[in-house]
Amino acid sequence: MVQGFEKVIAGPEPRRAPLVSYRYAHPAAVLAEPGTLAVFGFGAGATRNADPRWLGVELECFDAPAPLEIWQVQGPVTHGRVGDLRWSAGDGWLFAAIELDERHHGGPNGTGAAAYAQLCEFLATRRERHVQRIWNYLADINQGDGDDERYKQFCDGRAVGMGAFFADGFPAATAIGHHAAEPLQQIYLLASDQRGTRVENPRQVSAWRYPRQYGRTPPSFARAMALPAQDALAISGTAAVVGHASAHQDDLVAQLEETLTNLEALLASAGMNAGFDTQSPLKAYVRHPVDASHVHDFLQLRLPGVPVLLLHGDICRQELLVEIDGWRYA
Ligand code: 3EB
Repeated sequence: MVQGFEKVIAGPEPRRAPLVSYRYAHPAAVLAEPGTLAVFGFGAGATRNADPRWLGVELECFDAPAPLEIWQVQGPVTHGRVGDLRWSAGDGWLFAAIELDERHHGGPNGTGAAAYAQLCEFLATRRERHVQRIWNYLADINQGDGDDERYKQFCDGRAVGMGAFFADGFPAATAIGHHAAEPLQQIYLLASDQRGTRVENPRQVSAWRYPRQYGRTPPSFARAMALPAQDALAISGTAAVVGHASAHQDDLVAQLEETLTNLEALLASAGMNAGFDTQSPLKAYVRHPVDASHVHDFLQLRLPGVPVLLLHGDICRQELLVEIDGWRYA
């Protein structure tokens, strides 16, 4: 019992960040490796797998075949299903995912509310309830005008489903539109039994303070989250937004430059060294397939050696052509 006592008075050890990487492999082989918390495939060609840790993301990858995205932690991982969601946990980390068909849950608003309510209800039962990072993928995100735009309906529902769960502050997030045949909302998250530190971008108005013109309910996310041990920064979807306004309409390269400036501002704001490296997996969401090769070439030149997954996805403001999210390890 002495060991346990020492642990208590020493306080919790900081949780080492999960390792996120892209790799060409078979899902079953990766799922069989010790410490695998989650595995993601991309696009319609992705293999299916019944393991709760597997998620087939409904975004097509411009690289064929797409690699897998793999989250790995130290030590044993348990997993299960509760209601519509599935989860896995190990070493103080938690992965949870939910996929709901909007036709059965009241469109983007009702489905967002139902998905977040289930996620928050589940999180409340767990020690790993400190959500660091959330991804939201929904169909036809820009369909509808003004406040009826599907993304804005989703923002309304998300806030309802969250209730007071994130009263202390929102996690880092991404919200992107997919082009799958079914109106599926795919929402997944990474949580920990320890708190992370929210990071904002001094060049941008915090999203939850966006003015009314962007919708009834401002988007519920932080620009980035430093994980508990400050050994990694989870970077939210980042685009050519300056202040609260979209910059460089119809200019892909200028939007990319502005996005990189925002990414660097986030690193600085987090107190991290500048730049991305071979250990910093990023995703670039590209609205128009014709832009994909230009985005690829630009990032190859400006972020040499950085693993970037190029995905076909719609950014939640019609005028934004590209968005980047990902990880920077310290
Ligand atoms: C922006 O800067 C772009 O609704 O969860 C980025 C990241 C954006 C997350 C979200 C939205 C979200 O406002 C949009």
